[in-house]
Amino acid sequence: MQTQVAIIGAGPAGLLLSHLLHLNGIESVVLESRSRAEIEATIRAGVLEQGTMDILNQSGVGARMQREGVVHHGIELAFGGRRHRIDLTELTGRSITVYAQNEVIKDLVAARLAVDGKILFEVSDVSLHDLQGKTPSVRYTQLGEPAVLQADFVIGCDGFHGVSRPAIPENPRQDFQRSYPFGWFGILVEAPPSSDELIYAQHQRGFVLVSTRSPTVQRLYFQCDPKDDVDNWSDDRIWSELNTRLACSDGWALKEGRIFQKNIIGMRSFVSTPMQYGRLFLAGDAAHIVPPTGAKGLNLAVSDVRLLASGFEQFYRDGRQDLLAGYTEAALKRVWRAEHFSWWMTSMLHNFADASPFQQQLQRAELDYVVASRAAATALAENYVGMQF
Ligand code: RFL
Ligand code: PHB
Repeated sequence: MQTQVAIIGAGPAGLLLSHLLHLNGIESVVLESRSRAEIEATIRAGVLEQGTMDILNQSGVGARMQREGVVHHGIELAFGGRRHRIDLTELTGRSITVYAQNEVIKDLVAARLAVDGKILFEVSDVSLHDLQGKTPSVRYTQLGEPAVLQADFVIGCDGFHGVSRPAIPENPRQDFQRSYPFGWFGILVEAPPSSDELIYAQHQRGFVLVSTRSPTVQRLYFQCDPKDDVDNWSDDRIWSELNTRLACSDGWALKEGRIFQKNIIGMRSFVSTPMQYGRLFLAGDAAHIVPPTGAKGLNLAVSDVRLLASGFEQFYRDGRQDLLAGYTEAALKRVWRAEHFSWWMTSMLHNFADASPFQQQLQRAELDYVVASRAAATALAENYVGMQF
C-alpha cells in the first residue's frame, strides 16, 4: 500500500492531522493498535483551549462540541478553607471549553470515515524503515497478515509508549524528564455539577481537582500514591477524603453520587528533541508529556499538528520545505512554555511529602500572591487559556 503521509496512532494528534491533510487534498493512512470502540471510550482530557476549539470549528468538526461543550470563563483556586476565582475572560479576553477528549475522538473518526479516510484499527508489530531516504515505510501486521505501507513521510502520533520516538537514534535524540512522587486518582461520578467552574484545590492531605463532563457526569481527581491500588479505595473512603480536602468555610459542598469508574494516573514531565528525524516527524505525547494539572497535553498535540499541516500544505503545493524544516524549533517553543506552566501549577498545588516547613510556606505565599495580584493571576490565566504564538 502507498500513501503520501503515513500516520501512526489514532489519538487526537493522528486523527486531526489526517483530517487537516485531507482538507488540503493530501492523502494519509492512520495505523492504530487499538479498536475503534477502545479509542472512543478512553477517558482522558477535558479542557480545550480557545485555539483548539478554533481549529476544530474552522476545520468543520466542531458542531457537536459547540452544542455539547460548555464554555468556562474562569477557574477557582481553593486553599486554606477558601475559594478564589480567577476570571480567565476578564484577564485575557479568552475562555476554555470543557468537552471530553473521547468526544473529540468520536467526532474526528466520524469525519474521516465519512469521506472514506483510511484508519486501520487493531494493527500490531508496527515498525518504521528508511526514515532518512525519500521513500520511508511502515511495516505492520493486520488480521495476522504482514503488510507494508510506503509513504513520502511518516508521522509518529503514537503517544508516550509508542514505537516512533525510539526509532530516532540516541544520537541526535535528547530526552529531558522529571517524574513526580505522586499520581492522580480519577473518578467518574453520576451527579450534577458541584460547581459552575473547575476547582483546583490545595490541601495538606493533597491536591483535588473538581471537573465535569456533562450535566449528569462529573470528573474528579485527587492526589494519591502512584503505586496505590484502586481496590484500596471504597466509595466511602473516597468521599470522606474528598470532603476533608475540599472543606470550605463558605458552606460549599461536593455533590456526591454513584462512582462508576476509578483509575490511577502517573505524572511526569518529558520532552524529546528533535521532533524530526529525516522523513519522520513526532507530534503530541509521542514527543512530550506534561502533568495534567495545567490541562495542556491535548492542546499541545493540536498545536503540533497545526504546524505539521501547514508544513505539508506548503511542501505539496510549492515544493518548499522551510516550514517542515523549522518544525522542531516552532513546536518546542510552545511545548517548553507549557512544560513550565504545568510544572509550576503542579508544584504550587500538590503536597510534596519531603517539603520542608520553609518550602510549605513558600507554596502558600505563591498561592496568596496568585489570587491577590492581578499581574500574577493574569500570568496564570494567559497560560491556562493558551499562549498565542
Ligand atoms: P494519545 O492520545 O496517547 O494517542 C496515541 C494513539 O496511538 C496508539 N498507539 C499505536 N498505534 C499503532 N502502533 C503503535 N505501536 C502504537 N502505540 C500507541 C494508541 O493506542 C493511541 O490511540 O496521544 P496524542 O494523540 O498525542 O494525544 C495526547 C493526549 O491524549 C494527551 O496529551 C491528553 O490526554 C493529556 N491530558 C489533558 N490534556 C489537555 O489538553 N487537557 C486536559 O484537560 C487533559 N487532561 C490528560 C488529562 C491526560 C490524562 N491522562 C490519562 C494521562 C487528564 C488525564 C487524566
Ligand atoms: C479533566 O476534566 O479531565 C481535566 C480538567 C483539567 C485538568 C486536567 C483534567 O487540568
